[in-house]
Amino acid sequence: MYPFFRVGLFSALPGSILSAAFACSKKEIVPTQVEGIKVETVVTGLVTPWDLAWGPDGQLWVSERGGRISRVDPSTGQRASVGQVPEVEQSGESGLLGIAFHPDFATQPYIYAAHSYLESGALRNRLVRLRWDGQALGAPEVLLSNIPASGIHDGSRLVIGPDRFLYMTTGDASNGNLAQDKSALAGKILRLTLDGAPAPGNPFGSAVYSFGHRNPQGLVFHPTTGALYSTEHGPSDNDEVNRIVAGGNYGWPIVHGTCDDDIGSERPFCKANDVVEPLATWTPTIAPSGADFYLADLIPQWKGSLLFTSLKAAALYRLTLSSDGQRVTAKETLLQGQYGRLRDVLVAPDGSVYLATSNRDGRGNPSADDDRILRIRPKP
Ligand SMILES: [Ca+2]
Ligand SMILES: [Ca+2]
Ligand SMILES: [Ca+2]
Repeated sequence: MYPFFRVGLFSALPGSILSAAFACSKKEIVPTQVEGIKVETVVTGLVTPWDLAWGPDGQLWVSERGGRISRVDPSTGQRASVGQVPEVEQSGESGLLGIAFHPDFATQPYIYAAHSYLESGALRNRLVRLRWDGQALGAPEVLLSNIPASGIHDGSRLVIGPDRFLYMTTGDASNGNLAQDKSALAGKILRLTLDGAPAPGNPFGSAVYSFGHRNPQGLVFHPTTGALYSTEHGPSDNDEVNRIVAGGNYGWPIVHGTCDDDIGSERPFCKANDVVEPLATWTPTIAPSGADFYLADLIPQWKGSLLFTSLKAAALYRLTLSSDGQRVTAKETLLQGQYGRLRDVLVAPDGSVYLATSNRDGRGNPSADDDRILRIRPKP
């Protein structure tokens, strides 16, 4: 979603290093036909991939919850491990979660990563960055630590904004009250400098950008308007898609979904706290996760859509937004039940769409090939 630039770093590598790095897991790419689009399996044998990120090197990078980061050659599906983030504590839904590239990767070759760890025996989350030397990732530098964590509700999606700040979602760490506590880092969307400090101009003079979130696992800027959108897991009702504004209170745990009093009295709190309502809700819940905008021409019928994956509903959702980006005007559910739980979606620069399954996360029914990275292209 950002201007795609190739750096000389990778093409300058000797061929022998590249072929050694890519010698593992040569897989045949097997297409299947569905709904006017073709879905291919690009990578198999992953264990709970969490974040797909398109690298400035033209490679597909993927984090797995156990701590491994890999590069995948999208033309062959060959995967090379480039690092294991140390001190990753994987417990329940926690572990190595979001990754993002420094916006000046050619001169500042850092990858950011959010992961769970143990501090004095207690589970916490932190943000680190690791330097890429062209072959492997170096030791992590801790940028922000001691974020409340739990076996559930750990947020941790990372994106770089058009303002060159790093945005990070955090879950409520199974303590809903933290989401309304502006002094806590849980249940928030944080806005940080590229060194992990609170971004200047933040609404409360802290790292907090918005609050009242339960477990946002998707975060994406619209590539042309610059508006920020998130997906958020509700409890047993009201999963949400939100448009994120600075200082916004998104209601959790008092308000579920819209201010419609569906779970009891919500309206007085909404009025007193200027709660920002979601653009769309899902009851029963679908467990929404990674999100991306589709602005490419390759699949014309998707142009302008907000795509996001769901775990529980095992589908890819496609939303059409109004021209002002404030409303959802159409919803489409794709690939439902065909590939199991889906954790992340990524639109590649060529307009193909990559998906990561999450069938080995303890809640799925994995096939022998799971977990997989899939690629969607138009049916020829
Ligand atoms: Ca991603
Ligand atoms: Ca909300
Ligand atoms: Ca409600």
